This record gives sequence, C-alpha cells and structure tokens, in this order.
Amino acid sequence: MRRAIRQAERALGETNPNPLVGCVLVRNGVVVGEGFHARAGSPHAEALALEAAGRKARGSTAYVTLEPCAPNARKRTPPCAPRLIAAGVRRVVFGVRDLNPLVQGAGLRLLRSAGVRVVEGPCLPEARRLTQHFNSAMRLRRPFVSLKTGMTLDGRIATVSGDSRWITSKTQRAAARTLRRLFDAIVVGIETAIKDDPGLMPEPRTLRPYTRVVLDSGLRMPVRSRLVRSARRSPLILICVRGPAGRRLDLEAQGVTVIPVRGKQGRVSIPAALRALFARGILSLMVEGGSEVMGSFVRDRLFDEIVIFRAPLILGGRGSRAAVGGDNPVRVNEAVAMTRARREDSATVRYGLKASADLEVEVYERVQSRSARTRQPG
Ligand code: AOF
Ligand code: ZN
Repeated sequence: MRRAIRQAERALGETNPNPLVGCVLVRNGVVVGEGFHARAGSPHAEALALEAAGRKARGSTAYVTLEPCAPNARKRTPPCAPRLIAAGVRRVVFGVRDLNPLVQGAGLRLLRSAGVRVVEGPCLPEARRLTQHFNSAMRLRRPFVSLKTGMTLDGRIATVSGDSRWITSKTQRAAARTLRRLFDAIVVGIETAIKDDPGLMPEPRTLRPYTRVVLDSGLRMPVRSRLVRSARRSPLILICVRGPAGRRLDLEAQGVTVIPVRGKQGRVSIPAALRALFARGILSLMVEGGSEVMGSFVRDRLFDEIVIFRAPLILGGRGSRAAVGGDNPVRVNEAVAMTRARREDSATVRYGLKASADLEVEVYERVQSRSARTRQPG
C-alpha cells in the first residue's frame, strides 16, 4: 500500500478535481504491474496497472489507495471494478472509500459479488490525505476550503500604514505558490486583486488549466490587470453581486467568466459563491486574502483548515491589522475551535515540499461538530 501511495503522489497537483490514486498489483510476492491516475479524464490507476501486468494480473492482489469505481452514467473512463474482475484479480486491498455518490460502495459490492476478496486496507491516514479534498467536497457538497495566510509571530500581516512587503521570507512565499498546485482554484478579494495586481498562478505551473477566482461584489476588476490579461490561458472567474452591464461585457470579451450571486451586506455571500463554484466542478479552494475575505469564511464557518506561514518576526504596535478580520467576538468562547492536525513535523511531507530551516508549515483543522462527523455516509 505504501508503494501504491507513492505511485499516487507522482501526480500531486495534476489530477484535480479528481483525487490522487495509485495501484500496485502483486502476485506471489512480486509486483507485476503498477500505475497512477495522472490527470482528470485520463485512465484510472487500476487500468494502467492492469495494462502493465497483462496476463500476469490473473490471481494477483490489487493494492489501491482508493476504492475502485463502478459503472455510472457520468463517467469519462471505463469503470475499474469490472476490469479488475475481468482480469482475474483475486483480492483487492483498498485505502479509503470513495464518497462520490456515484461510486460509494458500488465498486466494492460488484467485486464481492464476483467472488473477489475485498479488504479495507492499512496506512489509512496516508491514503486519506490523497483523497481528503475530494472526499470532503463529496461529503459536504461544497468545495474543501483552505485559508492561507502569512503573518508575524504576533499575528500581524502589515504595518499600521499598510506596508506588507515582505512579512514572509522568499522561501515561504515560494512554498505558498507550490501549495496552490494542490487546489482546484485560488480565491482572493477584489481589494487584494486591485492593490497587489497578482498573477495567482502555482509554481511550478500545473499542466492542467489553473483557475483563479476573485470575489468582486461590485465588478470593479480592472480590465488591464494581470489576472484579466491572462484569462485566456488560465481561467478567471469573477463572482459579483451587481455591476455595470458594459463592464461585464468588456470582461467577458477578455475571456473572463462573470457569475452574479446573492449578496450579504453589500458583499458576495460566501455560501452562494461556494455553491456556484461547486456547481462548476470546483472541489477545493485556497483562499489567500485579504483579511476581510478570510473573516467572511470564518464567520460563516465555511472553511476546513487554515495554513499559516509564520514569519520569524515580531512587528509589535497598537492596531487591529490582525490576519483574520470580520466582527470582533465579545467573548473568548465565541472563538472557532481548532486543532493542530499533526504534532510531528509532517506538513512538508504532506504537501510534497522540501524541508528547509526557515520553512515552518503548521496545519490546523477545524473541529467539526458532532453532527457533521456522524453525517458521514458509507
Ligand atoms: C478509481 N481509480 O484512479 C480514480 C478514481 O470521470 P472518470 O471516469 O475519470 O471518473 C472519475 C471518478 O472516479 C472520480 O470522481 C472518483 O470518484 C473516481 N476516481 N477511481 O477507481 C482512479 N481516479
Ligand atoms: Zn476507476
């Protein structure tokens, strides 16, 4: 299974919105075939492993990081469970269940009914990470949301005058661009888009087209910005509440997608924005600011983790330029409960980054309410 996980990780950042999947076929203690899902729409891990094994697949055990898929109407590729059966695979050991409502247990039932032994496998936490964003989106029916921020040890993202270049180090900023690869899309607010004129592309670039999203309630996005000018090469979605019709036409003429949604106190409603993105098949987001946008996601409890790059600096001084904005809670027990995801320093492994002395990546996950946890299907 560890070998299957390593296979899956070879496509890190490229399979979105599909999960990372790896498969290893073993017969008589010998690996006879292996493969990984390389990108959405391309063959599944099992199909490639079976192809590599040829006739040697007969009587083998398949180690797959994800439950093999079953036939359904919306598939782009042939289903894996019938293929494993046809190839004569005797046993399937899988890592995590597929919470895609179109799959959910159907592949396992098919395998069992054909007399294949099915075992829910080892290394579960590692395998789960490969599928975390995908399965979370399937379960909650909205994209997995990661908030990303960089701040000083005392939680500042800028000086009182608004100067923020650079709180985080060069290494940290490069790492943040690499993290973008793991998400279907990146999100910023219009203030950040205007002030920084960012490109919001992952580094290294992904082979798949990379989607950028701006929450732009009044449709103020400048037509001459870097984001708009690159919209034909890399999709740009503007989510607005209202905006001049002429401006919308100008933006659309540049290849920009404009999606009007419901507003909330003059801003884009976060639930409405997530619904619109989910409907377009976007299953994971990294939100990069600014602080008011962060505050909106936190206020609505519509996020799953926060990734904090802590700069080894203490800025100090009075003021309220804290990283997460929004309303001020009156009491401490109004705070959102968080838990450190892993005690050991495994974040670099998780995200496939090289360890470095000034690279400290800490991941805190939201403590899901009991009702959300028991809602898990399957
Ligand atoms: C597997 N093996 O390698 C992957 C699976 O559109 P399709 O045909 O590519 O199907 C996509 C769905 O298949 C995806 O949403 C997820 O449920 C599952 N992914 N399953 O057995 C794989 N990538
Ligand atoms: Zn499949």
